[in-house]
Amino acid sequence: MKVILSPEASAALAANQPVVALESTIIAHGMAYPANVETALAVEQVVREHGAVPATIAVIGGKLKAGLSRGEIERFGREGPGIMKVSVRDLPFVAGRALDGATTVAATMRIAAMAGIPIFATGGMGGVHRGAGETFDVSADLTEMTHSNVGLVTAGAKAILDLPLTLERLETDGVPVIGYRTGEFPAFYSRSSGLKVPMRADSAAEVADIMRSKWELDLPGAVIVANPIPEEDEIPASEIEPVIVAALAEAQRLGIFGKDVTPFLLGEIVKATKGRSLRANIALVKNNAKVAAEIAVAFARG
Ligand code: PSU
Ligand code: MN
Repeated sequence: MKVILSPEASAALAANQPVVALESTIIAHGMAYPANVETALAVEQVVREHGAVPATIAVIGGKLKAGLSRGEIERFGREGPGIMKVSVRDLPFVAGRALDGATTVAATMRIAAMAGIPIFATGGMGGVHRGAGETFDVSADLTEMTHSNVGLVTAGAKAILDLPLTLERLETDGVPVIGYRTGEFPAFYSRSSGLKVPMRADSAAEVADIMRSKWELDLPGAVIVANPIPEEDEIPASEIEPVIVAALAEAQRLGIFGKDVTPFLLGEIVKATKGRSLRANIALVKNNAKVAAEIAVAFARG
């Protein structure tokens, strides 16, 4: 199946100009309307300001699309959870039934790779959930990291997860995790997790070189660029941790499971912090878009 590119993304790729892929689950399930639409459009603007073409990815009427129109982004934001959250396992369903789907990191990576877009910015990737030993809840984002050749810029992994186990799993799977101007694995809302990253890069050009080398070595899969939230926007771990613990308890009490867990937890945390976590989330996505555009520019330069 072919990916339908926007004319702008298609022209850029044909001319070896930088393009940055963006996901759509964060629009439909990660934030509420209208902050979701405002953020999605602002993130596209950040990509442009840093010299790359944005391509927000989703499934529309069963077609894989890279480069949504303003109208499509607006509709995904308005319909929100009414649009199906689509990971890789759900792609055959929405494609086969000609439905719309908001793509997760996993599904977006797959479609970006199919379209030949090597850089992708998200907020925070999925990972191994706390209590995964009991629930087996491990995001399909991790499985996809062994398959799709994409550089993923992420603010570490979401603090609702088990970060040490997430790093263990990535080590097992052979996925490079590069600290971007940091020696620590960032914890989404906070810059610091106390966990070391296995490698570090201090410029976009260094990251681009590592990505190129990985694929020249015939090592398929993603390169993770762990980019901490800007200092002025972070919520210290000591402040956010009790909020996360309360949200996890509430999820358990209500019997939330499967793909509903992550959107539920993010929503609970926004309520409990009276919007502070939403502001942090918006700031870190924009910061990731900026770094992704810089990497895309360096990567296209060759
Ligand atoms: N980053 C954000 N907000 C989000 C997500 C990422 O700042 O909502 C989404 C991504 O689409 C990611 C998904 O793939 O959360 C993880 O869901 P799960 O844990 O069900 O795999
Ligand atoms: Mn899950």
